[in-house]
Amino acid sequence: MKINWFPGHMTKALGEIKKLLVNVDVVVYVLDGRAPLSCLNPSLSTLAQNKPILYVVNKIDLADEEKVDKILPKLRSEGRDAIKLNSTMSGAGKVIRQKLNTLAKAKIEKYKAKGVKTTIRAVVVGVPNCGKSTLVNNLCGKAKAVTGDRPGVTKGLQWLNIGDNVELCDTPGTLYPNLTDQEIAKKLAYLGSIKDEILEETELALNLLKTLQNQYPSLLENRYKGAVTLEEIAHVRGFIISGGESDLDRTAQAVIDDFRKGRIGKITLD
Ligand SMILES: Nc1nc2c(ncn2[C@@H]2O[C@H](COP(=O)(O)OP(=O)(O)OP(=O)(O)O)[C@@H](O)[C@H]2O)c(=O)[nH]1
Ligand SMILES: [Mg+2]
Repeated sequence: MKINWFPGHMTKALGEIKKLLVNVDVVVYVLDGRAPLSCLNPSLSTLAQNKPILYVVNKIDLADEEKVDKILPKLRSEGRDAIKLNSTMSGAGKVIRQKLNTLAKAKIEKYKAKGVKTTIRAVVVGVPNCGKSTLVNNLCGKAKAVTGDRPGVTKGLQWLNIGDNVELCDTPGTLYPNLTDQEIAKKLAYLGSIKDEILEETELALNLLKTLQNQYPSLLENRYKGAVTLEEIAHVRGFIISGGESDLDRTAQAVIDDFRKGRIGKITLD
């Protein structure tokens, strides 16, 4: 299985983000806490390279916080800050406002000197399904952007005024045209950033089990009562078809779903 998903709306979105960046003060770059470094998209990183960036390591409630705490300092540098967040928790986005003010300080001070209160404009970017629209809604205090538990929910740019002189632009999730590194591609697939229809779920689940066996063996053992192969898990879960055979397709879907919903545990993949 070669994983590569780059539909037309992503090409369009990257073009629009490029134009938008001319007049944007800060880039809010959302990463999924379960594989944050795999969510760094070279196309976006190139576009945003001259802008202040706030990395938001999201879905922290599903992630291995200890590992994330080691990643955050690596994302920080001059003009770049990084925080961890659970965007589904009401009020969690408040810290973003403070960070945006700090990252846009030069502009704020410049206008202040002229006696004018300026508007900070930020664009929210990231791979599909990492929680961009949920974060934007959190900051709005209202569900203004459509969200959903699948990739490709947001199809176009959406500017929202979140009050206190801050405007945010939600954008469609974007990947890069050539996902050559298939280790990264697989991790994005586990996270739900790649459309499931193009994935071979049994192969993906086998890879996920192998990875979890290496990185989180005890969580895997607890979840499936010691079973580690798809066949064994099918028996533990009772996914048997007539004739006593294991239903491997259903088991593969269940394993991927367990990972995505956090039922195996709090995980951050290397
Ligand atoms: N547990 C948890 N779920 C989250 C968090 N943030 C978002 N979600 C869920 O993740 C799913 C995707 O959220 P969206 O906000 O639609 O993601 P998006 O990045 O806008 O996705 P696209 O528009 O498809 O690129 C939804 O089911 C959200 O409820 C979080 O911090 N923790
Ligand atoms: Mg969205």
